[in-house]
Amino acid sequence: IADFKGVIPALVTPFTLEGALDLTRARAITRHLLGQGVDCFYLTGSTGEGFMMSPDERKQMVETVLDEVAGSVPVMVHVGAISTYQTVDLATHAEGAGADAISSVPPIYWPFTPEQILSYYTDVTRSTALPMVVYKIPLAGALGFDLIERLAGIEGVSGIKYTAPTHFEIMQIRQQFGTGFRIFSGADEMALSGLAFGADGLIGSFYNIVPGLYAELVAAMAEGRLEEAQALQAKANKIIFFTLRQYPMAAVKRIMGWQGADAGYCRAPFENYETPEQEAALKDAFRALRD
Ligand code: NAY
Repeated sequence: IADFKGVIPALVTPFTLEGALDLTRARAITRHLLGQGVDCFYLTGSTGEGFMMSPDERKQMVETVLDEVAGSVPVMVHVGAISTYQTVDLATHAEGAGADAISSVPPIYWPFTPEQILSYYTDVTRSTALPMVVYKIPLAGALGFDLIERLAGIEGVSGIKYTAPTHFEIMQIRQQFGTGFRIFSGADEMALSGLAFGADGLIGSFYNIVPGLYAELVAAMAEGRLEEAQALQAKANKIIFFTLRQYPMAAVKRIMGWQGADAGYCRAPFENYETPEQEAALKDAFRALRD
């Protein structure tokens, strides 16, 4: 798990405008980001629209990216699904396909008890030899500190992807579980804060479009250049908050297209940038980022 560090794009999954999985574009965006020097990849999570896809499509996306990466950087696969059975199937597939780590949100939709969540992570983690990164995100329900502590005690659970605004917990996790337990900050608009509280790396949507800016931010934080880091975070936040008022994943895909790696469209009911007016407004906001 120690190989996972730095700036890790939660890779978008390209679909055609009609909604079909587009593996040709998936290969192209993977090559593009490798060319940008990203440190690792995170697949089929929230940004990767994992819950929009069938298990078979998720497997195809994972196989395609792993084939394109060909061992050059570590790859973590989000395998979360609603039942232990389905998640174990995705986890064992990820291991067989050559992934380096797995990650999962807790089971969603029903209000599962802490014991059920614990048994989910125990069974999924035991099903492979890969390190498991627990994923805390309010979208998938509450995951309190007590439960995180119990999950961290499962053999093979090696870290947490922390995508909630309560960053004081990052420090608590670091203090309580030591440096061997990896922490990935998942809110791109608070990357600086995540790192300041002790995160080892960043996983998120916007590292698909500005990985270089965030690599500078990581370096500035590591070297104690706080003002520089603040300026970089403020710059990134302009485009993040502009897109959050609209369709963030679709915006990331459009912008990647302008950068030379057409990432296609999002699956409905997510919207896409389809009119020239919408696209022009996004272009203006993105241009402002370079000023
Ligand atoms: C993933 O794909 O699983 C993630 O990386 C999640 C992190 C993203 N959060 C959500 C809710 O999708 O990158 C963030 C997020 O898009 C960004 O911080 C803007 O809010």
